[in-house]
Formats: sequence, C-alpha cells, structure tokens
Amino acid sequence: MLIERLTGKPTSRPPVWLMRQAGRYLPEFRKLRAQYDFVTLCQTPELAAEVTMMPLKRYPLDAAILFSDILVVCQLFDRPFSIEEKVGPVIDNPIRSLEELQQAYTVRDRLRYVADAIELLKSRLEVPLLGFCGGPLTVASYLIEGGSSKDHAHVKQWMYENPSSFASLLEQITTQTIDYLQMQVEAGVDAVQLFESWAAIAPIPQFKELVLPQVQRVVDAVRDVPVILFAKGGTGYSRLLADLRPAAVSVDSGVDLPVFAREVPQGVAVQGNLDPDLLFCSREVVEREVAGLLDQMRDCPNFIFNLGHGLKPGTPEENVGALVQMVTQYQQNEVTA
Ligand code: 1CP
Repeated sequence: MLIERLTGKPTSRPPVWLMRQAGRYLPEFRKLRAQYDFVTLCQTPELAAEVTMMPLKRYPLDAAILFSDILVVCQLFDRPFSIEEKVGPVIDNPIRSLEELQQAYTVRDRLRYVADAIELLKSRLEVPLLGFCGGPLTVASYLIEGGSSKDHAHVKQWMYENPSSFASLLEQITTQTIDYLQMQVEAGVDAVQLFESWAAIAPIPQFKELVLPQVQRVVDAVRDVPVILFAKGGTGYSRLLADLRPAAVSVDSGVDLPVFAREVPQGVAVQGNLDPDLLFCSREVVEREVAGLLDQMRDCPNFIFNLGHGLKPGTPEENVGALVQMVTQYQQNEVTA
C-alpha cells in the first residue's frame, strides 16, 4: 500500500508508518538497550533486525523502517559516534575545516552491517522496508558540532564565512550518502527516506544555494526505489523539496497539509504531519485529532499518514496503537491518483 501511494497508484486508504517507530519509546527496546550500547545494536544485524520488527509485532503498520541511525555515515569519515544517556549523540574530534575531513573508508567496507541487516529483514517482513539516511546539512551539523546543538554556531559560522568550502563539505557527504543509499537499495529496501531534520539551520537563500543541489543529486542518483524527502522547518523548505520531484515529501506539523497536498507538483505524494506531542494527551484527544487529519485529507489520493517529526521517548504505546488502528480501519473517499 505504501509503495502504491509512492508511485501514484490508487489505494483505499492512506498508508501509515511513523518516524522513529522502531525505538526509544518501546519498553522492549529499552530492555534490549540496557544490555547493549546503541552502536552495537546498529552494527549487529540480528539485533538491528529484531528492533526493526518490534513495532510491527505490536501494530499493523504499513511499513518497517530499518533500525539504524543517520550518524553511521560519520564512521566513513573516521568519526565514530556514540549515544550517551541524557546527552544524545557524541562525536569526538569534530570537523571544523575541510582539511580535517578524511575520506577514510568506503561504504562497503565500513557499513556492510547495514546491508546484512536489510537482507535478514527482507526474508522476515510482510510489509515494505524503508531505508534511510541523513540529509547533507543535518549530517554536517553533527560532524561539525560534535553532537546535538541548540544554536549550531560552528555550522553557521563555516556556512557564512566560507560558503565554497562548506559546499565542498556537503558535496563530499552527499557522495558518500549516495553510495550508502545505493548499497541499501541493492540489499533490498523498497523505498528510502532522507531526513534533513535541521534544514532550518540554513535560511532559505543558503538552503537553495548550498543544500538543495546536493539533495537533488540524491534524488537523481536513486532511481530504482521511491525517495521520500523530509525537512523540518516549515512550508518554505518543503516546497523547495517538492520541486525536486521526489516520490514524496514528508512535512512537519507547521505545514498546512491539505493546502500543501494540492500545491505539490503532479506525481509527488505528501506525508505527515500529526504533532508527536499530541500522543501524550488522552486517548479521546488523540482520536479526535487523528480523525481530524484523516477528514482534512479525505480527498487527497497522494497522502501518507505519519507524524510531523519522530515519536518521542515516553510516548504512551496505547496511543500509538489507537492512531494506527484508526488509520488502518479508515475508508477513504473514492479517490483515484
Ligand atoms: O524508527 C526508528 O527509530 C528507526 C531508526 C532511527 C532513525 C530513522 C534512529 C534510531 N534514528 C533515526 C534518525 C535520526 N537520528 C535523525 C533524523 C530523524 C529525526 O529528526 O528524528 C536524527 C537527527 C538522528 C540523530 C540522533 N540519534 C538523535 C537526535 C539527537 C538530536 O540532536 O536531537 C538521537 C537521540 C539519536 C539516537 C537514536 N537513534 C535511534 C534511536 C532509537 C536513538 C535513541 C537511542 C538510545 O538512546 O538508546
């Protein structure tokens, strides 16, 4: 059903999957995580496959997303990462100039474990498997800041003071990203999503000049499966992504989705955009808002149900269940693509 919508074929209701569905809010994930550090989970195909399946055992989701992280590509630049409790990602020895960027390894020698996890999953899954990567600006932000950042001061300084070397950094990250996605496609993923979660670091002029050409390279290079582009930052960024003609654009909760769905170029699907914080409310409120979004999108044959950003730690599992149940039992108007 997801692949049908991504390729413009009619379906009886919107497909549903949820960003960050395979992870931190699930008690069974936290139990496994207590035994292994995060990177070990990513690098052990059997464990990565097990975590990928966790949400599907609970909910009738229409797709699985591989358990991994956008930061695994940092390993290709000889910048290993770890995830520290209450801190988040940590990358030692952040990159502050182009000279410090080393193309140390190839995707196939360093990230083979991702392909192995995909191959394991393909024989176990009954729904499509999504692969993913970070957007070039988002990956650059972690490499430069050395982890999460509130103000992205070093990224911005580099971007404004030396745009040509910043462009070269994004270009090199993108070259590795394309190779990485192609490996995922060869291993068997059915679609891929690019997460440009920190798009808004770059104001629109810089986003157009420095980031978009690189995202375009990804869309052009990945031909064999549908590509979904996600940006957080509102309508301005999402519109620019839609103009690249990916299979779909995933939008945040700040976008007026019914309006956006009518404005995108022909053949582009839209995905989103329920506020993940809503899922902390009572079941009645969750049901009211899910019904509201379904109703607003009832005439849109190009809609994929998702959140505006990832599921947060602490989200009540029963509310995730209520959401998925409502969407999977919904009968959309007679719509054709
Ligand atoms: O459904 C899934 O969880 C699938 C696997 C997945 C995905 C798609 C993980 C596992 N991470 C991601 C993407 C990701 N990672 C993004 C893009 C999506 C988004 O914006 O949410 C980003 C920005 C990251 C970087 C990252 N990794 C963060 C965000 C930190 C910040 O700056 O706000 C965090 C907390 C991680 C660790 C991580 N990745 C994934 C999980 C389950 C966790 C938590 C691990 C743990 O604490 O045990």
